[in-house]
Amino acid sequence: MSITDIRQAVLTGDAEGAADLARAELEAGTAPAVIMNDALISAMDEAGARMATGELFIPEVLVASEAMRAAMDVITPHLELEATGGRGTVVIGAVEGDVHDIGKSLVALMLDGAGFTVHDLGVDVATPAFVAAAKEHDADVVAMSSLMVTTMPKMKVVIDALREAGIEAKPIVGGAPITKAFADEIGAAGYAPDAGGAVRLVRDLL
Ligand code: B1M
Repeated sequence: MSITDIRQAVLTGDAEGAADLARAELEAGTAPAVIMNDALISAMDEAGARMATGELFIPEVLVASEAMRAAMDVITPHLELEATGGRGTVVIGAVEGDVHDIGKSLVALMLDGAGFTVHDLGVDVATPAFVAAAKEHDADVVAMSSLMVTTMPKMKVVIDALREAGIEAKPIVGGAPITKAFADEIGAAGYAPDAGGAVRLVRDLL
């Protein structure tokens, strides 16, 4: 039993094995953040690299994602969430055209754990849905996730639509291809590279 075994179980799409191994690793005293970063996120990075070279195909990456989810479900209750005593409402979703769910869900979960009220709109969220949810929930922050260079331009579309609708919620952005420079360029109120950073960002903005 080791981090390497969990990583391998995720990569091969063995959901039950990944969850069992993650549970055993936790019981052995390994910090949940170490399992998350060194086994789960590292496995998805490897899956992405193999996907790019054509060594893994979409169905295989999909089952790997499901195995990651299964292990994540075991780990997340044990993650030491930053108790920021956060107050405020966050609407979050992956922008239109983007179905990558795992990172966005992790951000939502950490924000929730930090005390914010979180409305997770899911993936492939159309711009009007962000606007409607921000209005309905009187959101303080609208957090957008994009994992692809083809969907990241949608973030600016959402920011413009929020402004046009007179919504004052602060738009923030994140996801693998997003940079601080891009966030500044599109007029976002902030950028976070990871879930912990998103919690700190929201806390600082409110
Ligand atoms: Co996709 N995919 N995928 N994929 N996929 C990537 C993103 C890619 C980099 C793989 C590659 O080619 N190397 C590539 C994008 C290239 C690019 O544009 N840069 C890619 C592609 C091309 C595609 C398809 C087009 C493939 C195809 O069909 N030919 C297709 C598109 C689907 C679509 O969205 N329309 C596709 C499909 C899929 C699957 C469905 C098979 C599956 C998703 C399953 C699911 O989510 N339920 C999938 C996966 C799993 C990946 C990789 C392998 C892993 C993503 C992941 O879950 N990472 C990914 C390669 C990679 O990222 N290394 C890849 C783990 C997760 C914890 O990290 O999501 O980065 P991440 O989230 C982090 C931070 O980014 C940040 O915090 C999170 C936690 O630390 N963060 C935020 C994220 N959102 C935030 C929001 C914030 C703040 C921080 O708000 C403020």
